[in-house]
Amino acid sequence: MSATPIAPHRPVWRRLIGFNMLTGLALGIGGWFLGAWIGGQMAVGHDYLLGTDQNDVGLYMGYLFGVIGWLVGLGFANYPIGRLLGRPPTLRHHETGSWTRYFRLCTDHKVVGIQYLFGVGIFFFIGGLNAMLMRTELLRPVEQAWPAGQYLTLLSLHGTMMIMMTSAFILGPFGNYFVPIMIGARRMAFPRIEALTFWLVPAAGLILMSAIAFGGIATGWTGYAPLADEGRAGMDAYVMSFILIAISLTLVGLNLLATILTMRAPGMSWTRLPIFVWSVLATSILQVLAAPVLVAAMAMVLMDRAANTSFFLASAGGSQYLYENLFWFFGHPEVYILALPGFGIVLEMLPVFARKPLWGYRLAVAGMLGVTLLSFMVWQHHLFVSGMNGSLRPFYMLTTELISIPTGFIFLNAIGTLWRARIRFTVPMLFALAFFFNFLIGGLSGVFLSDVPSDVTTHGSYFVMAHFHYTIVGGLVFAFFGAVYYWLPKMLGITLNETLGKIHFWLFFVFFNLTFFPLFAAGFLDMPRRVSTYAPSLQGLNDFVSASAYVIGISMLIFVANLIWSLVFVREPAAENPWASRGLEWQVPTPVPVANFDRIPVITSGPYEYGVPNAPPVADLAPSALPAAGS
Ligand code: HEM
Ligand SMILES: [Cu+2]
Repeated sequence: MSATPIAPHRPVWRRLIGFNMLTGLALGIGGWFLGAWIGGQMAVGHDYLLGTDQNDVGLYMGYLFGVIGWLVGLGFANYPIGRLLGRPPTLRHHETGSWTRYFRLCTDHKVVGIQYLFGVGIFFFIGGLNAMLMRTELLRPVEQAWPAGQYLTLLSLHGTMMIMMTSAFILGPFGNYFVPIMIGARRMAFPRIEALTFWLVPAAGLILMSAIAFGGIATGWTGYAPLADEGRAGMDAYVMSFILIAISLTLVGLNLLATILTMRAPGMSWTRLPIFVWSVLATSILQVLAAPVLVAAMAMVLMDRAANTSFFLASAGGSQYLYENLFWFFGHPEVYILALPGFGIVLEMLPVFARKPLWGYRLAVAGMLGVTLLSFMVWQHHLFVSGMNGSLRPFYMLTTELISIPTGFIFLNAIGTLWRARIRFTVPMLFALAFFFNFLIGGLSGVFLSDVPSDVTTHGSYFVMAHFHYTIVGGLVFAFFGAVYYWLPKMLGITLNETLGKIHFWLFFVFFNLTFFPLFAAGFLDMPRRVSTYAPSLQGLNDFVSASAYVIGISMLIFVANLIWSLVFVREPAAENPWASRGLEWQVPTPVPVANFDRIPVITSGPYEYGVPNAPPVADLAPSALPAAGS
């Protein structure tokens, strides 16, 4: 990488001073105490706060001021203040090539992509550690390491952290890094907003973890009323972190939509758009429409807890059913926010390693847009047993089962593309193939849950637990690692060790299935979710599951070891196009220059014409007619 510091003689301590992560952390902590104090003063004289174990107003004010301090310390206030002082407008932040740009506000979409990769990755591992702790508790059918309340906190932290981080898993690192390059642009539409979306994520992660200090979270990741209102002050951390993540998701969606709609290079018609970019487009629509609903729902919970309102409190005239509807109006599109980018990634990789054109490109686009539309019409399938009007059940059952049709398109694309292909079984391809195996099981078990009679008996059991881990871990997380092995050579300029990659894959794939498949059985045998005790007869099954889960943990450590080994010690430079891909992102040099392209390329053909005789190159990278433009 060409990250040469501009002033190598400056001592390291000098470079630590300025607008960066450390300053952000310092101002964030300072802001927290200031806000908590102000909130404490505001609450004086309000009797309703006396009954709670913590002053919720103080906590919310603390978090609010803390986030403001964090952003100011990172440098987000500099530009607005400069504008107020009359400085001329600029599109992007002034940037240096120094390595320190990874630790501060940076408006280069490639830097933001790498920030996301490592930032989200760290919190993902914390969430994974929680899972290991839970599986340890579940080794015995009786309470052992943690009392029930602490198990619930562990579970809520795991679930919420994982949902928050996996929402940013693909669009964060790979959307930010590759979408502009893949459509022939030099940047994202709103570079400063792009930086903001990333820096909100660690703030949300840290705030969520602070729940441990304030009595934990008892509600699981769904935060249902009235428990959310009665819960200890840790609930405030849940509310605040979800608000931040939802704001980030909304802005990511807006930014990517604007970029894809307005900044495609000449010749990048809708039918030449890489399928990954289509999936990002569909996901962005979901994020823009669904995430604000979560902000609203959480803001109402916040007021119920801190301002004595009763939106969701039946005891005071509100309705917890309203909360459930608002939550799942976000929550169901959310599961497609997780799934769609996975579809995009695997379909992007299949033609490269099958050396054949993507079969049914238009069908794939139709499938993704169909999923996008339908995913707003199904949310009540989460409420079949929550006292909904019984005559609504068939409607939601039907719409949910309809979704399997556009989802099926994606499987058809895969089968058509792989048909009679000579497949190269590289590490990313193995992950892509595993995606289809796992997602098929996840999807088929979903049909049982959308079917009212079978949902009534399996709801709240480990069957549900197994189902959504099959879709999210088996689908999204496998697609994520496929993307990591596929794109890291371009992003970091290094090659990952292939043998370690294959060991990671096989351990993860085999033991993922050994962990979660038996849990379908546990569900049928009535093992309830969210409880740390279970029938003694299920101990053998649970011990087997826990042992398998530990091997998943080990496979992740092997991945981390591979990353550190390849990145820090071996540093074998990657070829510019190691997979012989036609993708535009592989036609630019490694490391990718700051401006991506010398000149805006002219796209001359589709990205998947593998093995097509006389297929023209995908783009003219040095069109003489077009002068260099843009910034
Ligand atoms: C691969 C390793 C993983 C293991 C071993 C694991 C294990 C578990 C366990 C034991 C529970 C608690 C079940 C209960 O008591 O009800 C759970 C819940 C959950 N997990 Fe995972 N998990 C893993 C990865 C993930 C990932 C990657 C996600 C991504 C979104 C995820 C999302 C969730 C959610 C949303 C819950 C439900 C929390 C709730 O009930 O509110 N898990 N997981
Ligand atoms: Cu749903």
